[in-house]
Amino acid sequence: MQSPTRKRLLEAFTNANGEFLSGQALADILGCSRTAIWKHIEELRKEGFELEAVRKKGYRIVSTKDRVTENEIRLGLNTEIIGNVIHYLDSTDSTQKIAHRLSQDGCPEGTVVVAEEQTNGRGRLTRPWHSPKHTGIWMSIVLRPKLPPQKAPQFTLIAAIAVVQAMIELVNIEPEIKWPNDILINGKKVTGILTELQADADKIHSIIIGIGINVNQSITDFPDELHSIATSLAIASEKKQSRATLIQLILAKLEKYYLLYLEQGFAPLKILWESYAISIGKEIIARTVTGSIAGKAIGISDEGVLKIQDSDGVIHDIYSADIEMKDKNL
Ligand code: BT5
Repeated sequence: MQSPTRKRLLEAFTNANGEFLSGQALADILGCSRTAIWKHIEELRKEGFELEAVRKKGYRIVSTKDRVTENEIRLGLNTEIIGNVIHYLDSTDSTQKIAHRLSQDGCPEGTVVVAEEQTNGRGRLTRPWHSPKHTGIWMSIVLRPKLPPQKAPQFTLIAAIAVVQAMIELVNIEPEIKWPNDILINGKKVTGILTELQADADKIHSIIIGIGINVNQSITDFPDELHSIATSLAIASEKKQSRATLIQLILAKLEKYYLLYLEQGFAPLKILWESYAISIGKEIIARTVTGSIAGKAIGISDEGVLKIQDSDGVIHDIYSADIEMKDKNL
């Protein structure tokens, strides 16, 4: 975590939107000396920020490296809650694990943990999540809604909406959501979401939303077993993308929809989610830990539970499963 002065310096550059800020203006905003400002500017340069300094005009940030450091995420971040605290790690076993620990220690709502690499990234049922260095977004977000635990699955769906909309804004490609936690481009997985809980029987203490996004991998960066099922934004858009910008977009959209949810409940989000979902209205097979159910996916409930109607007309509620589309060409 960084000093409050550094945080406010980056906020000032964010608000300046690429315009110059004089040393004196910065000193006034931050309430410190121009020498202190100069020291912070030098620190940012060492970190890889390219800062232009022009006499009588001041400073402006020209570009940054493709890293997802706290400073890089902070520059351009327009949120009030989510990302207020950012923990950046060059390498870690799993950002989920770190976020769980921080949450237990009472970290504030909106805390974000982000890593350049995960050595033991995980999906649902402790399946491995491939998270190579400097190529993707591996992050976990801590929220503390005052809700009963059965509402938690909705947060996977809200996070999926935020990711899809951020991708549309960044690369103008519309991905699709496969219930509950996959985001696909051209039928291949570009993102997985893992929502976990710290809760009592009747009350959530925290929801930890883990988001893994393949951003700049080329196909050879994936291990053999993922070649036919995974893709990245760079593969789909034929261009490397800024991971920090994508994180900023996701955090802003997640905050917007989280606040909407707290105000109006899940109903408006359900409609939005269904507009991006591929499986609804299709014949599917849902593989759960207790067995498989085949039928037509008829929608999701207000709780975010998938409803499948089998050939006898019986409707099944599916809380967690891997979904297979019966027609693989869909
Ligand atoms: C998921 O699980 O899709 C949830 C993935 C969540 C990862 C994030 S990264 C930040 C945070 N920290 C963590 O440790 N985890 C979260 P699931 O639906 O169970 O899918 C797992 C399956 O996806 C694996 O069994 C593989 O088949 C496949 N897979 C693994 N790595 C992949 C990748 N990078 N891209 C696409 N598919 C992958």
